[in-house]
Amino acid sequence: YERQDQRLPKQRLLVVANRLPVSAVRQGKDSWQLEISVGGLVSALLGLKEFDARWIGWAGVNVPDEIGQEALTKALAEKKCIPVFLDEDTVHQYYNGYCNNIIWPLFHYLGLPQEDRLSTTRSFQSQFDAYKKANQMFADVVHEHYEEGDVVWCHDYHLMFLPKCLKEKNSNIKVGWFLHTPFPSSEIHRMLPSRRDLLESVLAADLVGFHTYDYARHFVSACTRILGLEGTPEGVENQGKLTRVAAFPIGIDSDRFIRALELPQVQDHIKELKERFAGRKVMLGVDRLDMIKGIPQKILAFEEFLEENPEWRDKVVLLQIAVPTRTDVPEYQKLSSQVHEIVGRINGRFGTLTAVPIHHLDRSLDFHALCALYAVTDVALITSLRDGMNLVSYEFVACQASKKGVLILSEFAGAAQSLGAGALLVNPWNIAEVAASISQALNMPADEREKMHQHNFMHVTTHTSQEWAATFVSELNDTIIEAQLRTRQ
Ligand code: ADQ
Repeated sequence: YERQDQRLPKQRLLVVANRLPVSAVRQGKDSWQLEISVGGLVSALLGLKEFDARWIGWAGVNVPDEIGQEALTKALAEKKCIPVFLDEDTVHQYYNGYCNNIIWPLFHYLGLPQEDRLSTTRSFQSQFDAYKKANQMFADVVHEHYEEGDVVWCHDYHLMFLPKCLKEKNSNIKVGWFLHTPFPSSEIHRMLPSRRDLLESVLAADLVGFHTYDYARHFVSACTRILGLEGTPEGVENQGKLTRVAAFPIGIDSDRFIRALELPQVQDHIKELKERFAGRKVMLGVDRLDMIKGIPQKILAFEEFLEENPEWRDKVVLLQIAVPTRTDVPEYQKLSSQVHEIVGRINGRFGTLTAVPIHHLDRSLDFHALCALYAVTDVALITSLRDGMNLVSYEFVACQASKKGVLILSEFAGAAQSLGAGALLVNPWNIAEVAASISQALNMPADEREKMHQHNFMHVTTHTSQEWAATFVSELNDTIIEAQLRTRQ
């Protein structure tokens, strides 16, 4: 097979995502400092060693002047990154507006904004126009850098219009699109005023991927019900063209976590944490501060657990690490105050002069601190109201080889489909059920914990991010070869 022949040049891959995997900080008129931001997607694609990959995306900063743009483009080129420059108004309408205020809540079953129905409905159109404009700007940059034979892999709900923009100009481009969030039931998707445009555009891709089979099924039924197209076991048929639709569950770079636990600084950190929380069981939540993560529900369930189990009050601590995101959006500010208020109330109620039951941190932790925290945890508590996959559950499992702690996991996270058999699954809306699961987890016998951990550990170390990315790209290549064979027949 071509790509396995080391003498041939590697196949070029253009990865297009809203954000580049680096953050850029301006140092002067024509100088920039770049820092690689490691996340699920970045580490997944770092594993794609058999491809010659380049990233295309927004650098997260407004660069209105040409000198700044030129300098940033040059600096990014060294990291194989290509910037898309978006002006402030486009970012506001496309990113804060259409992406984060409309698609994100809707795809997580939180509905559409409706404080002021009329102005919201009017702003849908201008935000959608900005969304299309931004997607066209991404497409222009892709076209500028495209070479025949390249594979283009578009990521996430920010870029649902991109497959169409790409194919309109060049129908030979090989395009894949992957969604990192859930794809909701067609009954939810049909609320979107731009429901048809988005589906039609995604269908221009050759391969469309989701984390779970359910999301793929929802997408196919949205295409059949809203567009009247035919769904097949392979995907969706549209005027003789088949768009292949399938599930590609993401994973993590598990070796990176396992290796980190051996480092002296991580070992030191583990020791400190063990001393700090000696005599208490550690429960852990790690989330971006987002309504989809169900943080208030989680803390209320912990309160109910303490209420009903007074014997545990001085024997357990909940560490909730919540990185603030989208801090300029009012709903996120409201959520932050709500969480602080509940934590304050519970600590006031159950705390003593020397200890509080909840430690809540409003910030991100560095990688080594995070690994140490995962390693000392007895029970991880993940209560997302909806979550495409949830990589925190995978990271926890990867760091638990010695402790074999318990994972309490929302049934509404994609991860419930892969780690469900090794976790206590809960409905995060059912506070009493979550409280009872906390009790069950803390009292679970060691052999049962070991069995559940082994199941999860096996999954997390075999279904890695590298395998995910390689499978998607190889399926995209196969899809195109099959389509060519079909047209030749
Ligand atoms: P996210 O919603 O960001 O991702 P998740 O999959 O849990 O959710 O990934 C979060 C990442 O950020 C993890 O690697 C985690 O370690 C890190 N992180 C979170 N809080 C942190 C903190 N306080 N300090 C340090 N690091 C922190 C979206 C979708 C998910 C989907 C992923 C990948 O919403 O459902 O799993 O993309 O497809």
